[in-house]
Amino acid sequence: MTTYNFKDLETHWQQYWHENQTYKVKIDPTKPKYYVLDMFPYPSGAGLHVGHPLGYIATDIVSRFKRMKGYNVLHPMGFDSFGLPAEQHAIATGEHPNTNTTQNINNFVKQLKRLGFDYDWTLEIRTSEPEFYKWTQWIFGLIFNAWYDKTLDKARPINELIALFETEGNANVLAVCNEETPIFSAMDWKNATQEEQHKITLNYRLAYLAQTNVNWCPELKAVLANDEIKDGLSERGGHPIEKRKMTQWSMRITAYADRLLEGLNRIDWTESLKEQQRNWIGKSKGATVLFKLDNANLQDTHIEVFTTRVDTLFGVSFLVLAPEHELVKQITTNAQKNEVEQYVQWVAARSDIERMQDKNVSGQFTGAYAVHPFTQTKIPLFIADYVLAGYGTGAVMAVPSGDQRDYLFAKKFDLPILNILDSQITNTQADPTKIGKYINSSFIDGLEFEQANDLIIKQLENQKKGKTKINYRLRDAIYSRQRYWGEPFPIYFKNQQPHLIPNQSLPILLPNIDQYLPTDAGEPPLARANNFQYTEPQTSKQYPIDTNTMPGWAGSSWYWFRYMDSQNTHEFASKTAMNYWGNVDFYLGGTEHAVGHLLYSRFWTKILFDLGIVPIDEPFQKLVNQGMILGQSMFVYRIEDSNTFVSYGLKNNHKTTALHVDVALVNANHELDTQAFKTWRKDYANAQFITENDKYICGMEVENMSKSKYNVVSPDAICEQYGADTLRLYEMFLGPLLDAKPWDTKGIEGISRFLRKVWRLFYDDAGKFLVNELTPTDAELKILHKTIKKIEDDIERISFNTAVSAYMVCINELSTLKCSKRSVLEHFLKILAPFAPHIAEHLWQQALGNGSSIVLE
Ligand code: ANZ
Repeated sequence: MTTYNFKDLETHWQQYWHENQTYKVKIDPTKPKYYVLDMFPYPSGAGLHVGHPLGYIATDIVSRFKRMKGYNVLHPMGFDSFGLPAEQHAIATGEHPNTNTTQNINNFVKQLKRLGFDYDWTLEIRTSEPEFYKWTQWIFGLIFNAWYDKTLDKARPINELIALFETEGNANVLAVCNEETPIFSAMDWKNATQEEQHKITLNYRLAYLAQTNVNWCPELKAVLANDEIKDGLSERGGHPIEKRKMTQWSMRITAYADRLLEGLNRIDWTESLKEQQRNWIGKSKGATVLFKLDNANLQDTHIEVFTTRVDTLFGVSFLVLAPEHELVKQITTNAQKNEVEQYVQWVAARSDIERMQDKNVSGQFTGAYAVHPFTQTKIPLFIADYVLAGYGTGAVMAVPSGDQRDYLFAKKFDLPILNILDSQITNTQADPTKIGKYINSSFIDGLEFEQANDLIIKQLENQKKGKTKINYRLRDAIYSRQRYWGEPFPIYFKNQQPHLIPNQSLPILLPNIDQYLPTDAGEPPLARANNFQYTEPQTSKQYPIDTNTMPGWAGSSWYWFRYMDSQNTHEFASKTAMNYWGNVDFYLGGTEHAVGHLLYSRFWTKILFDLGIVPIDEPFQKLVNQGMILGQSMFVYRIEDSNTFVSYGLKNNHKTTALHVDVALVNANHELDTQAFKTWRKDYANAQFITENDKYICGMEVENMSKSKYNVVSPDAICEQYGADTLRLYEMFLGPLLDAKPWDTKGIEGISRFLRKVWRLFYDDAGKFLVNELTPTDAELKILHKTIKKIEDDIERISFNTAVSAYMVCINELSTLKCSKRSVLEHFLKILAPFAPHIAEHLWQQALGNGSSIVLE
């Protein structure tokens, strides 16, 4: 081949790499390892659009670069193939979700292969395949069989907890457990039946069943996690959400809150991403304060508030409870009963977003009063929906001079606004002599707020009126879903108690069912299966298997370990493989996973680490979020009540509706192919056009790339027209990897010309071979080495767009000098190879006559 025919060339070398197993990954202790990973895709029916490969090209460049620098590289690809769209497709069509999922994966693989990535496809994983989800179930079993020891600050096997119970009961066992866990002695434990003992352990296990308030989406008939909800609506489909109480599997991620925070200091992620995780975990240091009720009949009842500003205790002028607070009924006076009940009802009907976004303060006086712990002042008790039931204690001490919401509330209900520091003096209700007894105001005056906090907390603790409290916003993660297309739980129910199905019976396969909907009784789809039972070997008795399935984040919370040894049938990955590959050195994916996937993965890794299964406790050393590639949506303007379309420049003369038009019908100058438009859709067959200079010009807007906006550009079309190398270089050239940027095909010709220019240093237009053995001049060497340095620096800095410019500058300069010297060009090919592997391989082997792949140079 002496002319640049990218189509044949690319197919040829892809075949060559495949046949020669160029990308085969093997453990090689003589080389340092480098693990490059893309967040694996959900194989959607729409296939890849040009936005997907952006990240994959970037990691491919890093991976090829590191390999050429002497590292042994692992750069795998696979599919996160359980998911809601496949389930919805199954519901709509009655077809098993695996059928559709497999088709979609095949299409993804075909599309990915065309781009010439250096994946070892023998390592491919699919989370919905039994060989894979067997291990997800196995990990669930480990978590179910683990408890958190607060003394050693790690998870331990449940057997070790049982051993403690046998010798000393639970009074001195410092463990993370359910609040209502009773205290028992070793004797009590021994006297308990097996079933009772099992029930006790359920309070401690890191995976446990609990009645939880869940986000129920009636439309999807599914419970959604907080990170599956955007602006109060389901992320997928945008349906409304309501609260419901349900028994669900949960995981005690809260046990790991501090370690999840600490670990962030040891990893190389952007500050903004770390900050998102810190906020999600939401650690607040503060105190709880007890306010006695001013009610002779409720002498021993206290309102417990959580505050991060104990120093403002003397500025408290009222207390506010969440409307759902359990004491509301008890404390409300008869006179206020009706108003309070009405308000509680009104709040219950409001969604969480309404509550959060409402700028108007609302609330209701309960008629009750509490007493200030130091001043003994009577403080009115309110309920209001700005106080959330699920945070802290569900009650706040309101300090209008310190907190904006309290201030607005005080204004609305005409409540006193006390100066925080000298409130003792300005508050006429307070008796200064009494305050002096408890706390000398001069102690607080002029103290830093931390010192004031400590001082007051000490006083509160001495008087048993409060204590230090660390509060987290993080909640235990709800782990069950009422769906079909997910991992079944390796759990069966015996006397209503969950029991683990032993490992030798795994995987528990998804049973076949006739319809993919929940049952009419509202049970999950798996309840439709016939004989979904586990036979206990000891007794040969049958018990029902859990009909829930695991959430979308189950498989993705450990999948990167599986790539290390994905064919292993007796372990989830061998110790040798895990010790060698360690953690992911470079992880790339979208920002949407900041607190979902990335937090759960860190959580599971820490459990597995504690249990001695994996050698690392932070999975992703360096993490980079690529920006989104946006689509350029094209619009035509239909004159209202007509089938006439007016060109963009003239549209303001008419009343028009803007309609999306398929970007494939519009050229780079935004001109519409009107003939194609008429055949695009039946209702446009008789379309009339009002044109400008005989042309119909479309309007353009930048939007997310999506099928519904007809702005999807498929990488296949670009490969067909320009080749994969051009697409790869072009996607990198579009702009900084981390920035969002619109797809615009205008510049792609320039990239294509650049590759032809590279070619012309090897062959002239007549196909004559130009490469010579002459010694390069200083000028030529300078150009070459300047470029080598720049490309290396740019790849290390993830600055791929500037690297592409550097190639262009280099080739322009070499072309001007008519430099076709082997000793220059062979180095240039090596630095080009990570970005444009096909042309580099071709010129390296076919033109320069090297006998082995440039990939391994
Ligand atoms: C008195 C005070 C004075 C407060 C002041 C703030 C400023 P973070 O940092 O998010 O933990 N709070 C406590 N529980 C609440 C609940 N269930 N719903 C709504 N608000 C609640 O915030 C803790 C602060 O948020 C607490 O400190 C409490 O108000 C409020 F100048 O107490 B503060």
